[in-house]
Amino acid sequence: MWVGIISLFPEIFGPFLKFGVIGRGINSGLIKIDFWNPRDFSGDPNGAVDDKPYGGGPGMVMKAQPIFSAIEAAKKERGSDLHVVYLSPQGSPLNQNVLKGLLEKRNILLVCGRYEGIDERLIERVVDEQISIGDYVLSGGEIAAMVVIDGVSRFVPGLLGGETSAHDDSFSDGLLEHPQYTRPFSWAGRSVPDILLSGDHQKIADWRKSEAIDRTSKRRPDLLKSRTLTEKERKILNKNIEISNE
Ligand code: 4FM
Repeated sequence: MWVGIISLFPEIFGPFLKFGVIGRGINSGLIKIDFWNPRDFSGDPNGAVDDKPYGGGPGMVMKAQPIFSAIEAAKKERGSDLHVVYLSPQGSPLNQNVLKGLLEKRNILLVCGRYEGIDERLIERVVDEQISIGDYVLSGGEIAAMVVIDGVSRFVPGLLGGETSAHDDSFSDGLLEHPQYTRPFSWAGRSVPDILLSGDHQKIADWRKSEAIDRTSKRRPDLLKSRTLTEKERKILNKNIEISNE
């Protein structure tokens, strides 16, 4: 997976790219990250990358040309077949499926804005996809870009070890994950559910599924609505509802 980043503040990404899954991915060559800074393409004697908004109003708007030139430089180096993604609250909501779609593109270019926004004409001309990481406003796209890189990395084949896979996580089957426990058996006066020590793998799998359905229906009923339950899952849900009504 190759990820290019267009950012005025590439240093923000420093430690993030050094550790854990992403650090390993970069060291092993499974992930490659490159940066282009619009400041280096300003073409202005003063190095300006922003200007006042037409129509007035507070703040500054990022000029189209420096970002356009930075993207052109990226395409010159990596080929024109780059999927250009702009991180903004106006984008479509990020989820596991969107991440898998990005993985399939293999070469993505993440455009991080600052200030009040980017000149709309740049977005219309070069952006292939707009993604939002949630309904809140950040002061720049860099954190959103890190969210995308982190999430997509977990789908890169060979990056997560053997049995753990992004495909087995919460959301991969449209449900929240079941609770996890580790030693000691008793902590702060609370012990681990006995079934997890039973050694009965089928019973454990059924219990985990039941917990996953239970949590999802209580915390994220919206997820259940957009997913058809299997016969077995429907039975578990109905049983859980009966128990909670007792
Ligand atoms: C985006 C600030 C563009 C300035 C932002 C510009 C965001 C989000 C976000 C802030 N990105 N999901 N929510 N970006 O708030 O993705 Cl120019």
